Amino acid sequence: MHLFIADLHLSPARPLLLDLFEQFLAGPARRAERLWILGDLFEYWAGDDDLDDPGNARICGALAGAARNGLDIAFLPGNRDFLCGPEFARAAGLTLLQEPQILACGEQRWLILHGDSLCTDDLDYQRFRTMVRDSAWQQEFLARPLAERRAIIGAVRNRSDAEKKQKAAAIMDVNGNAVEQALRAAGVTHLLHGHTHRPARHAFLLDDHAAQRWVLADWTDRACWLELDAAGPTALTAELSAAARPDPRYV
Ligand SMILES: [Mn+2]
Repeated sequence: MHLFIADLHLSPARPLLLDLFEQFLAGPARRAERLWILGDLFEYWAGDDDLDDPGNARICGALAGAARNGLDIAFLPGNRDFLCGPEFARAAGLTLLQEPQILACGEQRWLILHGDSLCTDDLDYQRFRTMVRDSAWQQEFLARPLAERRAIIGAVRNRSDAEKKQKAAAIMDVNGNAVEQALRAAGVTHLLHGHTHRPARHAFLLDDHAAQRWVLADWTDRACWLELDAAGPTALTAELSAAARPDPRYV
């Protein structure tokens, strides 16, 4: 069984979610032949020199612990953690992949993406994506001091949050033609992705063949994942018991 998660948006600002992720790794994930993390595991990743940040260290430590216990983990970066590099992969004990990936499972071959590449109606975002996925741009950005990178990322996120409130909801979803093109280019009929935070199973026809698109759920206060075996995907969710911790409002 292959297990897929995406869009956890882990950050020190959401400590309960970190607890949930650790419990997920120690629980449901252990049965997987491979755990696939399809991007936006982190709220943001400023560069592999940010591994010492306590939140990042905790997340990477949890992943590395699961890997040491025999879990095979693959990480496909999203639009918030595309700067995750080889040092992150080593610290977390996982394999860094680039999209698109194709996974054969039973009779079916699946196209695996983060999902942002399919949101082609959002022209501003696609321009931004082309820029930041360029290796020369990344080299230049990573050459800046860590504090400056964090500040830039914070400013970009604030602007993007403000813009999202203005954009029509449809613009931020996947484009149907982009989905079909991606499937045809990969020579498959089945697609699995995250990013849009619109968990669903879509069944449709692609060139007269039955096609499916499964969208992973983001994590808010619960763990959400897909288990894929020869029979197809199963979507599961769990509110795992979180350890009690001091309430920060009573400082
Ligand atoms: Mn995303």
